[in-house]
Amino acid sequence: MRRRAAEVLLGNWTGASTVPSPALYPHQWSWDSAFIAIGLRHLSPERAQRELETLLAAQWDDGRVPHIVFNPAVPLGAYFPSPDFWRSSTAGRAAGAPAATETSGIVQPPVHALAAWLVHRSDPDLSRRRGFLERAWPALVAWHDYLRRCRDFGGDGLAAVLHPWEPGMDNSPCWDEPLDRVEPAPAGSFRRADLGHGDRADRPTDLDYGRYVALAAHYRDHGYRDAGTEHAFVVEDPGFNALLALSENALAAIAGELGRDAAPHRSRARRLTAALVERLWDEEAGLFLCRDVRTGTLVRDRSVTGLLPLALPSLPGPVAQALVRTMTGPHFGLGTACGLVPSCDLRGRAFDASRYWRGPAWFNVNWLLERGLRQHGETGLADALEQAVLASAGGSGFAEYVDPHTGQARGATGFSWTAAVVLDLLA
Ligand code: 2M8
Repeated sequence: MRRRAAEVLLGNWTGASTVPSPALYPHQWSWDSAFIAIGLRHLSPERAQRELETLLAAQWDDGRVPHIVFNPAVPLGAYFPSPDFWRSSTAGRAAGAPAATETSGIVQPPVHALAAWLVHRSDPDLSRRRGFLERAWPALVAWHDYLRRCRDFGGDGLAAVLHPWEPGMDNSPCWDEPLDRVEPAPAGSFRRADLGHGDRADRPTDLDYGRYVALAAHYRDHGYRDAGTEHAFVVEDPGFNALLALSENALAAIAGELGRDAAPHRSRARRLTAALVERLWDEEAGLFLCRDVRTGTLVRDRSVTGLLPLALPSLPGPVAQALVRTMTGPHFGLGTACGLVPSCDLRGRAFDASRYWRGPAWFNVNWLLERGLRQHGETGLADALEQAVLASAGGSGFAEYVDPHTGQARGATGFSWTAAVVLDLLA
């Protein structure tokens, strides 16, 4: 299993970073690279450092880490939206987009400080010799500062996302309501490249894509400015914010290693955790919900994003216990209906066992939940989830995602973060 996972991950390496999947996603993706580095550190700590360094080298002057760093050697038609859609080096100039590297203009969940800390720990001598953390530090701090400074649209200390691609769970049912007010781009105005590599039934719909395109084009046409322009989609996502809190804790650990002040980062992690509980916890649903900032209301759909705060060590005990009950109860079925936690409510109005983030189980989120379970003393459940992740990843050819009932592969196979989390669990 280790050998097969290593083959996948090393096969997807392009010389300076790793593609999520050579055909479907032939560039570098932000949160993929963080999970990839966490796995790659067990094969080559130096490559794992370079994976993160390549991503951070494309950071914008305003601190944002773009969700895609484009490989100029890949033909434009291989992935949509391509660099000629995002036009970062021109449209993003005011926000400080790099001049020589093309990127997207939106972001993804901030898992990078956590990844940097774990990569460091896999070979501290090498890391110190290469000055890895010392060099990554300003970029990681600026990244978190960007989210705090520019994305607190709700004014409550949580970072908001401006596009369904930003939380990484593209077509989650939680976005249906806030997306309703977005006028989709006309069907003929763009050409999807994903359908050439994936089954239509496993992917978002054309209507979803029309809205993704309209939102991204609006952001681009306003210079990727956060303030001073109207955003149709503004959502506080619990998973995104839990990962930010987790990464603030990692920054505190990195500060300790570098002889810097860890206290501000610890207190930010505490404040984020408190804001999550205060603003997004829903006692009745038994998990965290997303908030539509434009209307101020909580979105009632249950998604795995609402379980991710379990990864936070300082989550209040009763909240952690309720999350475990929800995860193992009828809505997510862990250990009964499902071996892995599905991406959304098995009983929800929108559940679809095949369609992307509307039901299938994903390996990166299950890796986070396994850590969360272990952290909160649920060793038996964590062990079982770990075994299920390994069996399902191996049995599906390291699939991008799987049917949560049958474990059947969906989306691409030979998927990088699936191989990466396997390597980490086997270590
Ligand atoms: C998926 O998203 C991209 C857009 O960013 C796409 O569908 O084209 C998501 O699963 C996202 O979470 C992931 O980072 C990306 C690459 O694996 O693919």
